[in-house]
Amino acid sequence: GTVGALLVFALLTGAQARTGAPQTAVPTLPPPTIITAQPIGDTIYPALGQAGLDVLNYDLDLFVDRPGTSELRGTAVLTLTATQPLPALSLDFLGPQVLEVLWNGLSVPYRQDQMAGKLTFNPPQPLLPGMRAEVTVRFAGRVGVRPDPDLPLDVGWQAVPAQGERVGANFTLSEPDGTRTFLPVNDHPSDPATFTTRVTVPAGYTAAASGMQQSEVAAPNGGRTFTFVQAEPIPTYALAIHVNRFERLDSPAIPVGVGGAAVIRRDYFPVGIPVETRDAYASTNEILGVLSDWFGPFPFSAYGSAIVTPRIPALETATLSTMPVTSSSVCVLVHETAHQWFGDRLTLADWSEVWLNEGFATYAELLWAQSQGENGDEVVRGWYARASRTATRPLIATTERQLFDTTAYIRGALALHAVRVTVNDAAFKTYLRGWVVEVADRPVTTADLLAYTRTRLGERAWAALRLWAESPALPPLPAKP
Ligand code: TYR
Repeated sequence: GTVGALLVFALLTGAQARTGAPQTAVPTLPPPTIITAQPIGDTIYPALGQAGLDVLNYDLDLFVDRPGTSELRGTAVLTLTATQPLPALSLDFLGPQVLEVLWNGLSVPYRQDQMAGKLTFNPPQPLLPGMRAEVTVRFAGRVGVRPDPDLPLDVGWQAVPAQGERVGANFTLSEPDGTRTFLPVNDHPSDPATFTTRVTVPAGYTAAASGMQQSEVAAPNGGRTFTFVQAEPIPTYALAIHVNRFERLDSPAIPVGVGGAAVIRRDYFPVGIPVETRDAYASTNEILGVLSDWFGPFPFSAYGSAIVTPRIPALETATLSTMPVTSSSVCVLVHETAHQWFGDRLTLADWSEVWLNEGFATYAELLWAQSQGENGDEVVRGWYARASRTATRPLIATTERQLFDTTAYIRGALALHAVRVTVNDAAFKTYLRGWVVEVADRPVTTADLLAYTRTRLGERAWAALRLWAESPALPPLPAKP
């Protein structure tokens, strides 16, 4: 309240020194060493991220000494800039214990607050817009656990203990905010960044990560260090890191990249999984062909999947979808591949807008079905029946539980279909391709999509999308007039 605010004001300004009390009675107060930073202000996760902070690149040097456990040590070097003056830096971090923080190579005091999930420190001078700085964080120990799980799974660094013939393994499953369980990050999709990921693993293990593999070199005791470069910015949750006994399968590159560039193709299969698991992944090139026709060039220089053994949902980790053995179907692979455009390349401005990822990725399942000669109207009727059986809501989510519900996926896809039926398919394709290009360099909102729809396709398409986005009830089944 007011009293507290006044007291803080007094402390910060040293106001007691001027109250007329005898000088000797005034305690000398140390200046506040940590000035707090403001979070980004996400509507679902108000504490995540730092407003005004722009991480350009994460350079990671990770050591997984005992795969299958939650032990992790390493160094993260963040290249930062700011969009407003920042006297304090506050990174999201629940992870291993911090050993040292360096600001442009010089050690600075820091505070690691596990409860708040923040690593906070003051640079010697405020970080100003236009300036660049390098922060080095050294850490070692056990990864953190995301508090307050309202999601059905524990997101973050996954440890899969050894079982029977299978060795212990680790991988990331971080959507929406699990990357902070093991790395100091600005953990919000509105601040995508590039990554260089070096992972050192013991003898017999392979590491895989988002981006192109740059090198594989020998490490002590028969181990190996793998280096990956993710040269295009991605949101923090989309960073894949896997450690397992893998067989890597290379396939011919496919010329669906920007300007017809070849997209490198590689998939990682854990040793010992059923051979049928591989069947779905044989369709990857065809999926890339069909989706790049609708969405435009594939946005990254490599693509494939890393297969994992736990029963978890599949996740669209950039350049390397994380695919459980139990979800190794073409339909799921189509969905995750579509997310490479919608989620990984185009990123969200706020978690409440997640239907802009899930609705587009679900819609891709229809585009794929049609490319395989299936009846698209049947797919749409099936979606509509499903949406009618479930509680509905406007597309923008208001709670964490809504993030990955039927509305985000199915009603989101139906909203795009409602747009499609107002125009012909050639116009709809130009519209989808244009959305990827036009908004590529800033995080997306429903308001952006509405404005874009109106400009590109006109009033009827805009009104249809608006109804599907905003109506409290489920609008009628979209159909060609
Ligand atoms: N985005 C995933 C999909 O629909 C679903 C998912 C969400 C997976 C959160 C994992 C997770 O942590 O493909």
